[in-house]
Order: sequence, then C-alpha cells, then structure tokens
Amino acid sequence: MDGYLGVIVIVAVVALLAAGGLFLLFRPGRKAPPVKPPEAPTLPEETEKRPAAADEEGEGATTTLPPPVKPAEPLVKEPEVEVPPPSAGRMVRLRERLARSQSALGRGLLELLSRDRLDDEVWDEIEERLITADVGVAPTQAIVEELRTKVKVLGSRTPAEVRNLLREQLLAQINPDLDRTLHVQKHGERPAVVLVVGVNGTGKTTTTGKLARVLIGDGKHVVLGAADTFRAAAADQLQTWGERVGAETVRGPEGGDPASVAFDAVVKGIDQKVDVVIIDTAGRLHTKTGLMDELGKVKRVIEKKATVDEVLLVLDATTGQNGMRQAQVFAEVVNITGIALTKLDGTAKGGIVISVQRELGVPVKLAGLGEGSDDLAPFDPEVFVDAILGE
Ligand SMILES: Nc1nc2c(ncn2[C@@H]2O[C@H](COP(=O)(O)OP(=O)(O)OP(=O)(O)O)[C@@H](O)[C@H]2O)c(=O)[nH]1
Ligand SMILES: [Mg+2]
Repeated sequence: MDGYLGVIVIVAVVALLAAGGLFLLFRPGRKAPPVKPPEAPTLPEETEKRPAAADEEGEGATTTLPPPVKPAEPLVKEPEVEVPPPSAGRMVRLRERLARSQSALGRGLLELLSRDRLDDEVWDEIEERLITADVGVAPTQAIVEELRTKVKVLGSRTPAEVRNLLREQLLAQINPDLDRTLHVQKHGERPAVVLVVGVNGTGKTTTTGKLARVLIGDGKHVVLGAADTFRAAAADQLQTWGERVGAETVRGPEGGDPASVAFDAVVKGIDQKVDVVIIDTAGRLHTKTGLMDELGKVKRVIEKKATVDEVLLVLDATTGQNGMRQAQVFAEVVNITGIALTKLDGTAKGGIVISVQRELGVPVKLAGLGEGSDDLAPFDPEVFVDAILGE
C-alpha cells in the first residue's frame, strides 16, 4: 500500500516537473494567448526579440500548461505623500537662481554708476540697460532722474554708497509696501477660493500644483479643481501634482463645462472642510468675449457657493512686452488680485516685476524660479533686489 502511494507521489512529482519544464520552455508567441507567470513579469520587448523557433515551441506546449494564473497585480506603487517645505524662506532658498539670471543687470549698473565721470553717455547707457531688462520707460526715467540728483549730492562715491543708492531706487519702484499676502484664509467653515488664469503655456497648471504645495507646506488642506477641460491631459497633469501631496483633484469630462468643474470643486472643498480650493483654468486666448464669457461664468458659478478670494494671473517673465499685452486682456475681463511671475530663472529681464505691477496695478505675489516642484516662492522685493545687486 505504502509502495503504491509512493509510486503515485513519484508520478505526480514527475508530472509536475514535466509540466514545469514545459512551462519554462513555453514562450508566448504573438499568436499564443498571453500567459504570464506570476513571479516573472516579462517585458514587452522580450517578446519582440524572441526567435521564431521558440514561438513554435511555445504554441505546441499550450495544451499541457497548468491553468492560467491570474496575472500578478501591476507593480505600480501607491504614490508616497510628500511633505513640502513651508512658504517662509523659499525665496531666500531660491536666491541663487535669481542671482544667476539677474545679476548681470546689477553688475552692469553698479559698474556704470561707480565711474568717476558720469556724463550723458553713461546715463544713457544706464537707461538703456534698465529698458532692456523690461523695467519700462516711465519707471526707468524715474530711477535715472533720482539717481542723477542723489549722485550730484554725494559727489565721490564709495562702492557701498553706489549699491545703496541703486538698491533704494529699485526697491522704491518695486514698492515693498504693496500687500502681497495671498488671500487664502477660510471664511468660517467655507474654504477660500483661488482662481488661476493666464495665457496658455505661461505655467498655470504648474503654478497651481506648486501653490498647493506651498499651502500644504504651511499646514493647509487643499482641493484642486481642473477647470481646464479642453484636454484630458490637463486634468491628469494637475491630478499628478495633487496626488503627490495628498490633495484631491476634482475633474470633469473632457470638453465639459469648466464652470461646472469649478462648482464641483468648491462643493467638495466645502464638504471636506478644506482651507483652500485652487482652480486651474484653460489658457487659450480665443476672443476677448469668449474669454470673458468663460471666466465670467466660472467666477459667477463659484460665487453661488463661496467667494473668489484671489484671482492669480500667471505671467511668463520670458515673454516680455508681448506677454504683458496678453495679460492686459485678462486683466480687462476679470478682476486680477495678484500676479504669479513664472520662469524668472530663465530670463535676465527681471525688470518685468516693475512694469507689470505698474501696467496692471496689482502686486507680484508669487515668483516661479524653476521647474522643480518647490521652485515657487512668495515674492519678496528685498530678496529680489539683493539678488540683482549681489551680496
Ligand atoms: N524654468 C521654469 N519653467 C517653468 C516655470 N513655471 C512653469 N514652467 C514650465 O512651463 C511649462 C508650461 O507649464 P504649464 O503649467 O503646463 O503651463 P499652462 O499655462 O498650464 O499651459 P496650458 O495648460 O497649455 O495653457 C512647463 O514645462 C513648466 O515646467 C518656472 O518658474 N521656471
Ligand atoms: Mg495648463
């Protein structure tokens, strides 16, 4: 009896080994049904590179294969929730980026102003440098005029005096007294709402994602609204930003109504008692009326449930006067409360801070200084000017 059992066991083991051997020999060919062994997920390229002989072998072996095993769970790891740094100190951390892109302007101006003889030619050059850096005509003239008067009073100048003089003038034009705080305080149980608008490609979605990180870094709870429904990729892009920091993204169907997504996001924000809802919008500058209709509707619909506390206009610093004209159209259709100036790391024309504030009458509140997820900082005029002038 024992012997009989033994034989059965041996036969079973041999059969299993044979099946295993055949299994190992088996290669799923292009025509064979894909059977995936659980521990050895094969890469698609491998199938492509396999010789034809192996394909045939595989086809012959399909009948003796063990029942298909349920494919292993996809090896996608749950995204880990990151803890972004707080807003304080961000601009100082990014000062090097600013210095790299803006310090040539400061060095040039300091050198010119340090000359013993400041004749008209030198003043013209100072003026030209400021204009080239997008400071704008009127602010440039104001700076030059002030400098001329102060230099006359001083007579001979030490390098420290020259630096102070210039620092004072640049700061005066940037106006450190403007209120640059983001209005993101809850209204009782109701979240604050931030609407992000601007021309396409300026960095709206990126800035929305980065801003969520800034706020989360400061301990706030955030919901994102993907009101750019023009293409599904836009909502995916935003959702990826949100997932990294544990912020939910409300999205709608592709081609759906942006206002309804914004509304749903605000409702979600109220239900979940979050602090801030940030709404990303589409940037295509169709007609002014089209834009007005769309943004106007988004705003009106949000206002059924909450108040729009902040309308941030995202402006690409590298686009200069052209970008500014387009920004002006946005400012005409919606009441902008702050500017997020992006890509300051990629241009020497930092003077746009001065001209945009002047043209649009609203402060730069955020500065984008790189493509990294935490390369967005609350704008600090003093850090900005010191980066231009060097330490
Ligand atoms: N160097 C640099 N790149 C930036 C900055 N901000 C955004 N970008 C880049 O700008 C590109 C466009 O950014 P998006 O956020 O997709 O722009 P958008 O305005 O949402 O574009 P649309 O949705 O097409 O209107 C991306 O490659 C960003 O990484 C910045 O401060 N510095
Ligand atoms: Mg976008």
